[in-house]
Amino acid sequence: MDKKLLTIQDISCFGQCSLTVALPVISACGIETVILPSAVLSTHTAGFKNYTFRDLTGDIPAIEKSWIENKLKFDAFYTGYVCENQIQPILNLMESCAAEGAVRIVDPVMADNGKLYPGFGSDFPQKMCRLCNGADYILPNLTEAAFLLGEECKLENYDRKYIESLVERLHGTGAKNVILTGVSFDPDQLGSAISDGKKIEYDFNPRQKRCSHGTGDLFASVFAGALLRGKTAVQAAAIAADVVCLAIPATPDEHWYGVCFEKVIPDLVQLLK
Ligand code: PXL
Repeated sequence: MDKKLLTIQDISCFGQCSLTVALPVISACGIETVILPSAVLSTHTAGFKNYTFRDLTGDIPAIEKSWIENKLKFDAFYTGYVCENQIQPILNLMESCAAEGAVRIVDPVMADNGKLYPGFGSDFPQKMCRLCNGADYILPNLTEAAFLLGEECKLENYDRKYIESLVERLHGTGAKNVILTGVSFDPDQLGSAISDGKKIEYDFNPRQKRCSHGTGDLFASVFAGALLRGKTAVQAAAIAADVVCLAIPATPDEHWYGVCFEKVIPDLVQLLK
């Protein structure tokens, strides 16, 4: 039977992030993608003003009940941007709707560039730790990694020892595999550290000329799709980084709010062959 993945994250109606990236990208990987919107926003929260925000936490128990009654089970769960009070309902759902051996992929979306996203309280990282506990894969960026560990983040002037200590301590959250993104030991290279708890491997690409919103969601979505297509974590992270590195230059400068991932879907399909 073909695999089904359930992804839980917000719908930012405009802005090319979260579900509007995950659904097309994971589908393009050939994986049936089921969605559970954590919230509906008019736009994402990074750079737009007066965005609307409807928190859908209250809908989760009834959706879970409906899925249980219809005997729906998922082979994988991939969580992204979720709301403050959703951790326990999501943990319940991942328990009750799991097919045998279901994989949990947690992107602890909450912060970047040293700052929590608007709307998250300072205790949110601690709550997010509960989602990481028992996850098969977590994909924090450097800021999220430090916040999960209750530390100030270091975004530059760090060495391998710092990165490897972060990764080791992130396993302490209860995550089996850690994919730490935004790692750089050379100004011209950017990549990730991939650890299964025994060994850390690195994957680097040439640093792109600019940063773009939504690249974390694109990376995590490709990673999830590639993993379900049978790639190893190291292969999936490398494919995800390649797709991001193709999408950034395909995005015009005035398209500041997201990356034009649709232009590189044919490349993604090719990379999965
Ligand atoms: O891309 C991460 C993300 C997801 N969802 C919402 C966001 C952001 C980043 O700002 O605002 C609503």
